[in-house]
Parts: sequence; C-alpha cells; structure tokens
Amino acid sequence: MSFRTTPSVDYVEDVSPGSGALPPRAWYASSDARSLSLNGSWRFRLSATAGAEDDSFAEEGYDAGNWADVTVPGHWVLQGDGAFGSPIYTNHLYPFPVDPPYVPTENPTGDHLRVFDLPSDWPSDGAAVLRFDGVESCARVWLNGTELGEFKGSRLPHEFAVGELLKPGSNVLAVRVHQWSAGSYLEDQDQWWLPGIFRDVTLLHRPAGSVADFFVHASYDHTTGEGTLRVDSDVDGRVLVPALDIDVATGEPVTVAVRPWTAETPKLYDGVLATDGERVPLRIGFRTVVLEDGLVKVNGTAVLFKGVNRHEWHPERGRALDLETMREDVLLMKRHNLNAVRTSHYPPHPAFLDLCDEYGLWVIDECDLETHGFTEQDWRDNPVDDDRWTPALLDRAARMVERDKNHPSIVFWSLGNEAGTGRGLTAMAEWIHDRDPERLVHYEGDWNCRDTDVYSRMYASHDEVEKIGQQLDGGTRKRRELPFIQCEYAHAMGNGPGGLADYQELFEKYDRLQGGFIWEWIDHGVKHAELGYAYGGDFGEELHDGNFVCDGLVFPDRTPSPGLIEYKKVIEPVHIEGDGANGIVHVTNKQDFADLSALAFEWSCQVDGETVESGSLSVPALAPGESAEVKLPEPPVDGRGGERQWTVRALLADDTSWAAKGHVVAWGQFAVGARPLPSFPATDRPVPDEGRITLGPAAFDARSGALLSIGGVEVGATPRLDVWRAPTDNDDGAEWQTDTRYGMLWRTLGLHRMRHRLVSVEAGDDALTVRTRVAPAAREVGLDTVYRWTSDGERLRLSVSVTPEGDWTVPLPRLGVRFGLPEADRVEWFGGGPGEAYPDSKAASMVGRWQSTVDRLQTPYVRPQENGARADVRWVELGGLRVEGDPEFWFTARRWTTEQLDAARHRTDLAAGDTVWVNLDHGLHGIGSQSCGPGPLPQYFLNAEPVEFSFVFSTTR
Ligand code: IPT
Repeated sequence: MSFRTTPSVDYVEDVSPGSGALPPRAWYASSDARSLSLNGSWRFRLSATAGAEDDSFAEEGYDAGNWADVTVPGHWVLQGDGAFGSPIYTNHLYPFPVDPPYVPTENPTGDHLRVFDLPSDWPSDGAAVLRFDGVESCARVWLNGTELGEFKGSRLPHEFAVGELLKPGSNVLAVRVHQWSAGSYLEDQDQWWLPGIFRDVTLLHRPAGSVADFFVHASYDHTTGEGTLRVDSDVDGRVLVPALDIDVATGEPVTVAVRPWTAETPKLYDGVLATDGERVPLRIGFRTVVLEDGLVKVNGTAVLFKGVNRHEWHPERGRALDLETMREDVLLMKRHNLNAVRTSHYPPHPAFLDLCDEYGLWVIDECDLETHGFTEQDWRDNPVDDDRWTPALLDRAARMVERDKNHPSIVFWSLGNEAGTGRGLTAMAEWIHDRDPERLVHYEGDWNCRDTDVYSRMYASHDEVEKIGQQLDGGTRKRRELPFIQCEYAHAMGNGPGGLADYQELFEKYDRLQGGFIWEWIDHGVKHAELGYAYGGDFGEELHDGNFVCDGLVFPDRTPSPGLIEYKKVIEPVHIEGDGANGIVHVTNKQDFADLSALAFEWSCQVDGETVESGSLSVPALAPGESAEVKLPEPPVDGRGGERQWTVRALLADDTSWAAKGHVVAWGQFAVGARPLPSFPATDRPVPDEGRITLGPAAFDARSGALLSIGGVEVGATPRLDVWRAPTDNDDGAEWQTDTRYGMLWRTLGLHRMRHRLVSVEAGDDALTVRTRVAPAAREVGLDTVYRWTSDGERLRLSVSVTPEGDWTVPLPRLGVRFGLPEADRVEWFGGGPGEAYPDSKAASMVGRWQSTVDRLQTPYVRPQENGARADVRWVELGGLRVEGDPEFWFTARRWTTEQLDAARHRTDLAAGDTVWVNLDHGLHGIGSQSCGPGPLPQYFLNAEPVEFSFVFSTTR
C-alpha cells in the first residue's frame, strides 16, 4: 500500500516542458490593448523542499500576513539579506547529483503571492493573458484559486489564458517557484544559479479580434534597392507603413524602394499592424541574410562580426535587469565600436533586442539550453541525445524563435551552448530552419556542423584560426564550405585578454573568418558589504568555480576595463596609418556598409607629448573598403627639438543616438622622427664618507650599495631587480589547460621569493658599481645583476645589466627594478596612456602627456592581480622624482607590494601601506587568454636573456 504525505510535485522532475501554457507567439507591446504590470512587491514564503507546503496559499482569502516580501522581478537569494539563501556559482558542474531528471529533495521553493486589483475600467469583453517573461527554474501558477499550469524554461516567456478567471476588484495570483527541476539539467550555463521570478509579470487584455501571433518578413534586394514586406498574421488585418506609403493586407507582399537595415545603418520604419481588435506598433528593418559563396552575407555583403558575449547581469539585481541597464549595455557597446552580440546563453529580456534593432547590433540569439555538466561523464545520458527530452528542447526552440522572430537585428538562431551533440539538437535545428528559413542556425558544440550554417568554435588559437582561414583545417566537406566565426574567444578574465590585435589581423586577412565574440561582456560580481564584489565561494558554496565568473570587458558596475578600451581600438571602423616623416596619412574605411560621411577627422602635432598645433583634416567620404592618402600640413617649427609625432583622430561629425558629436571613433599616431635619447655625461665620482657614499645628488649606504636619497627625496627602498608580478588569471591559466601554464611554473620555481646576494660594492673613478646575484632558494638558476650608478652632478643614472645563469626554461613575469618612496600621490608621465597596457594588449595605449594619481593608476580587477602598467614611458614624475628611461620602460606604482597584491582575494584585502612601490620595467611577459584559451603568442614572451637598460633620476622639488 502506498500513500502520500506531501502534495504531488511530480511535475518538478518531469522532463516535459510543462502544461497549461498557451502556444508561444511574438512578443510585442500593444498600442491600444490594456495591460497591467504585476511587477512590484509580492508576499513571499521560502520552503526547504518542493512539497513542504500544500497549495492552500493559492486560495482566495489565504492569510499571508506573516510572510516576507520580495520584489518581482528579482531573485529571492539576492534579497532578504541572506535570510532567503544564497547564490551558488558553478561554471559547468551541476551543483546537485547528476541523476536526470531527478533533483535534490532539498529544493528551495518560493511561494509568491500577489493580490491585485483589476482596474475598474479594465474592459469586461474579450480575453486576457497572463505573461511571465522569466522564472527560474520551474513555476506552478494559480489565479483566484484555479491552477493554470506549470512550466520550465527559465529565460523564456510563458503565457496563460486567464480571461474567465479574472474578477472585478481583487484577484489573487499565486506562483510557486522551485529552484531545481528537470529543467535545471538544461540550464547548466556558466553563471550564478539564481532562482526567482526575475523578469516581468504582466496581465494583457486581448480584445476580440486582437492580434495573436504575427511574423514580419522584410527583405532587401541590394541589386535593386527595394525591400519586400509581408506580415503574416494569425488574425487578418492591415499593415501600414506611412513613410513608405504602404497600406496592405496581412499576408500580401509589397515591394518598394527602401533604405536597408544594417548594424551600421539601423534604419527602422515605423509601422502598424491593425486588426479589428488591436493596433500593434511595428519597427521594420529591411535586410536579407544568406549563406552564399561560403560566407554569411547581409544585403549582399559579407559581414565581419566584432562581437561580445553578453550575459544579463546587475551586481545587485542579478539577471533582473531594468531597461536603463540594458540601454547602458547597448550604448557602451556602440561607443566601443562593437557591432555584434551573442546573447550567451539564453534569450535576453526582449527589450534588449528592441535596443539592438534601434541602435544597430547584429545578434546571435541563443536558446536557453546548456548541458555542460554531462561532460564529466563523457556526455552519457545527455538530454540532447535522449528522445524523452526532445519535446522540452523543441519547446525551448519555439519559445525563442516565436518570441523574437520580428527583430531585424537577429541574424542567427543559436541552438544553445556546450550541450554536446545529439538528436535533440538536430530536431531543434530542423524545426528552426523550417520555421524561419530567412535566418541562419548557429551552434558551436558540433564541429562537424551537421545542423549549422556556420562553423563556430571557441578559444581556438591564432594558429588554428589562421589554418581555418586558409581552409587547411580539414573537417567534413560540409564544414569546409562554411564560413567561420569564433563564438567565444579572448577570455576577458582579470587582466587581459592579450592577443586581440593578432586575432583581428587574421579576421581581416581571410574572407572565411567572419570575426568573433569576446568572452564576455561583464564581470558577474555580486555587490557585497564586506568583500566589495563577491564571486564563487564567497557564499560558502560546497562546489564553486571562484572568480571564473568575473571575466568581462566591463567591471560589475559597468565601468569599462582596459580590455574594452583595447577591443575598441582593435576593431576600429576606420584604419588610420601614417608616414610621419613624409606627412602622409592613409585612411581606410573598414566598415561593411556605411561610408565615412558620419565622421570628421582632426590632426594634431605633439612635441614631447604636448600638442602644439591641431586642425581639421579633410578626408573623402570613402565607401566601405576604400582607402585614401591624405597629406598633413607642414609640421610646426619648434625650437625645442624634442620628440615629434602626429595624432589623427576620427570623430563623430554630429550627434548620434549612441554618442555625441566629437566622440572619438578611431585614431592613429605616427612619429615624425626617432626619439632623442637622454644624453648623460658621467662627470662626478663616488665619494665615500662615514659609511656612506655620495655621488652627485645621491647618497648610498657604503656596505650594501643601497640608494638612500636623491637630493631631498628619501628613497624608502633602493631600486633592485624585480621579476615577480601577482599572477593574472591568464598567467595562472585554467586547470584543464594542457599547454604550459607559466603562472604555476613561476611559483614552483620560486620567482615570488627571489633572494639577492650582494657580491660587491665598488666605488670606481666615475661610477658606483653594485654586483649581485638574484635567485630563488632551492634552484641553481639565477640572474647576475650589476647596478652601475653614475652622475652628471645634478642627476643620477642607473644602468642595470642582467645576465641569466643556468637553464631558464620559463619566461620571466617581469624584468626591471622596484623601489619604494615614502610618499607619492600625483603622477605625471610622457608615454603610453591613459590606461593600462601589457605587451599583447597595448594597441589602445596612446603616446602623450598623462596625469593621474597613484590610486587612480590601479585597475580594479575583482580578484586582485598584476595591473596598472603604463607602456612606452619616456619619463615619469612622482614623489619628487623624475625618472627618464633609456630605452622607454613600463611603469607601475601602488600603495602595496606585489606580494600583498598576490595574496589578496578581494580588493578589500588591500590596504595602503606607508610606502609607494614603484616598478620600472624593461620588459613584461604577455598576457594572453589562458584562463580559458591560448597563452600569449611567442613574440610576447619575456625570455630570460642578457639585457641592459638604464634610468636617469633627478628631483622635481
Ligand atoms: C565556455 C563556455 O561556453 C562559457 O559559458 C564560459 O564558461 C567560458 O567557457 C569560460 O568563461 S566553455 C570552456 C570550457 C571552453
């Protein structure tokens, strides 16, 4: 005999997508049909298991007086100050046993209750629909005590017919949300697990004769300049587009001359779909997407995608984004020259796609599907290859396509991410191809491209990408004929990514390579009272993947990181190159569709980094792909004979929807001649005096050879060789990487604990020479290091020569000197700036005169690590000192040591000490992308080799 003690929760572990919901359809906001937002404060009760409570709370009259409140849209684990549980971060591991379709008995379940008044003027005729735009991961819904159904598919809309149940006056909407369900197996994306009703809940009036579903087909024929519009509608009506004089019945095609939609020229025509019962605003973009000659073409032209992967993220609200945050993302993307976005790894809030249509971004709309955790068991039992799950997969495909099909910005439907291969995916692809043959299908997980229209990969190395570009990559015949994109590359975790410019060069060189999408847009740091931003493990998760969740081009608060600035430069729509000596600029329009008429050009001339003259430059409105040579004016005469260079900028000529007139889109710099190197006659001799040695303005300790002061400036710690940097995430590399991970090897070798053995201090005729050997304990390798100090009476020159000894099998993290100053705040330099740069991430470093402070030189990576270097520095002034380099050097200054930076887990672990630590580096190792992809290219290695470099110190006080 069996009996039940708890309410039935079988639906939670049922592989079916749910029951009771209406078929999916286009998402739109009506012009005239009423709607009522049910967002706001809801009553909330959390239970530990799915069946802990019966469903009496859904009954009218239920007293929820002692319940808590949550805000909808929202995730309950981000509300209630920890009282409602915590977020969990795992990359691909399921945070529960892999036992599909079963989920843990401990299944946090949030009962949500909302009593709302139907407005007194709510029409009494017609039907009504209740729409949920996103609930994670499984919900069961009641209205006024009647069960409507239950559903899964967290980032997809679900609608229920509720007309008969609505009552005048007060209505009770009850929603039970389970954190875990069979659906969780399909939602193993690399992100926080965040249960809740995290997108809008809306009641929609559906007047008699209103629009149900409709499909806007708006193609563009680039050979005739005409667009063809046909709006298929379940309910007959008329389609009006006043600007095109279109007034046509639904289902009827009409062809007229139009301006096409592209991401560069996002022309939208306002229209209306009018049925007997409703008017629906249309924003129509005419464009045609095809696969032709092995290329993705829009309106007849192959597109180069300069994209990014965007998860929805807000540091306080998680994936519950408001419109302004979505707009901020789009504006930031446009202002940084991006032209594409992959909605990794689920359909975004629909308003985001409206913004992509409006501002112009190509979109890969990705389905809410990832089963990555099955890789741990060689993909055994993978739901995408198990027919029982196919209805759920098809439901997800349909909910995405039907909801989003009217967005011109979407060029690809993506089946999902990291779900292996299987019949379920094929079924999805077939369904999508059939439903919407006017777009292409993307999926990365099947390298044979059985179901896809593009060969897509993630984190392929430069070498491999080049081979693919040359069509030397083999693969199936079908794959060989397809274009290539990297749907993910350049892992923006912490400092980096490096190597962007090298990828872009390949993308531009080979037609088959149609660009890529950086991983990823934003760091998913959770705002935290003690830690600043929390990442995996900070909530005591039993399994987690640490700060792998902070790998974006913008910080959690959306401040651009240096990675975004670098990307902006690398993907500039205009290439500006010059021959400084001959005063000639080469300008190339690298756009696919737009000419240069939206841009104005300006030249300026700098002497020693200071602009001495500037003016406007007239550049023809080049068509896409065209180049021109433009003559610069005569360089201004300047008696100072300093280092001279040109800077040419392309700016917006007028205000646009995404940036103001004057916004810099692209720039180039070129030297007029070589940099005059500092000349330095060594005139003074070292003078020993009572345990000290004086040399020109400087005093040294006679025993150790340590520099004590220059002029009036005390030196807290003498300059000495330094090779250590706090490893970046990209230095450490991901655990699963099979290539050498130098961050680990550096530590094993002991480069973080180098010892300095003093060999001799020699006061010679014209120099003080300090010989040392720098090496880690337990190893025979070392660096013979000689410091040679000279003076011209006023200034002090340090020349450092380094000779590696032994068998150095690893590159060095950095090579230079580190010293300490008791105080420093303001910093001024002539060199690369204004932001940070590293050998393979310095495209955006602009040579000029820059000012900052020690604090502002720091880049706030969520997990502290090496940061803040400035490239190509000729001289820097701080703390009363001026340091000039021969050759140029890398400069870093911070209020903590590298060792403290290395030990910190969060920025809040870093406290300013009483010394400012300054690194003057001759070299730095590249950054690469090994936190998920390849390491730095060989040309960015800092190999241990004999070198010599020097600095001239003087005082500024
Ligand atoms: C790849 C995933 O697709 C993405 O979601 C994210 O996890 C990214 O890596 C790393 O941040 S999968 C990786 C194992 C190649």
